[in-house]
Amino acid sequence: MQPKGDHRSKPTKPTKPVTPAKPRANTAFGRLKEQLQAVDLVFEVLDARIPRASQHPKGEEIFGNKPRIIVLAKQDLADPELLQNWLDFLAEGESRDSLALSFKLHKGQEKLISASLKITQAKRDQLAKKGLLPRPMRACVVGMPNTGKSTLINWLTGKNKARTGDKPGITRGTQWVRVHPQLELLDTPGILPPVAFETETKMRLALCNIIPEDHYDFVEAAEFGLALIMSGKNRDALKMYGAEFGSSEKPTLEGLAIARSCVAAGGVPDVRRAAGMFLNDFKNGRLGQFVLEQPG
Ligand SMILES: Nc1nc2c(ncn2[C@@H]2O[C@H](COP(=O)(O)OP(=O)(O)O)[C@@H](O)[C@H]2O)c(=O)[nH]1
Ligand SMILES: [Mg+2]
Repeated sequence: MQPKGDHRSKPTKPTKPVTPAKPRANTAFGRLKEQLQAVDLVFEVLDARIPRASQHPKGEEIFGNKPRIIVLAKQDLADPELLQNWLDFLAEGESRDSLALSFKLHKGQEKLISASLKITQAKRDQLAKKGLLPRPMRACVVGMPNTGKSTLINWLTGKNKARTGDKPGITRGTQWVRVHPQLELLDTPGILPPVAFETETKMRLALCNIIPEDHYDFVEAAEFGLALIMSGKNRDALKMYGAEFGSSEKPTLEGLAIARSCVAAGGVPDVRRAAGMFLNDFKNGRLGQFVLEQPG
């Protein structure tokens, strides 16, 4: 393409560097920090089936001693007994509480609100002592992708106000939503990247849909899931694929493919398709309620 005119002979005036009205952090962690600075408490959302794998290993550093309620989301998909062990383990000290919730239910909001008021009691007393006018405490929701952050925001605000999708940080149009005279919620969640140092952690994250499907091998994840079920107390869950497969001592994906008539070209069992089916059933809770890790 021919340039219009001769730019070399007509040096343009140096333009003033444009300074934004308010400098914004441009890394995910930078934005998260901004968000945390703006709030009095945090709802840290974990997947109730994998409270360890879905907790960011740098959590302590990220949240510091900011009052925090650890929300074990998707309670309906988790084994109640094993979940209780986690709740006891996670609630620690004055500034940390834990709560298991299912956002499929249209109740429980008052539990989260009263836990929020309780955990910010010291802060509210402090403000009152300084003679400051009482103001609502401000909360934000933080967690890994797909843990249920947006669903929590919608569930708590009672409107379809929260954006779904994964736009992190304090973005234009971010709003505080009042959920109680003394509590406001930021309508945009903070997103923590999934971290999987070990294969097992990665497989757990895969089984609970925290990492995207193109980031792991279906067959490997399904085999891991089958083995987990066989080592747990809920082996009977596999009976939904037929009595014979369900009572096998060493169930394999090949066996599952045969049981469910997943056949590939040439009449061979379609192991990949069987793996995909199993993973779907697991993720959607059709295989029952699980907690895949022990606290401690
Ligand atoms: N069964 C069940 N599914 C949930 C619950 N909360 C969220 N989900 C589902 O989990 C998926 C991810 O939720 P979303 O709020 O988009 O996660 P985010 O990425 O953290 O914002 C969606 O398919 C939700 O419907 C819950 O309490 N129970
Ligand atoms: Mg979301």
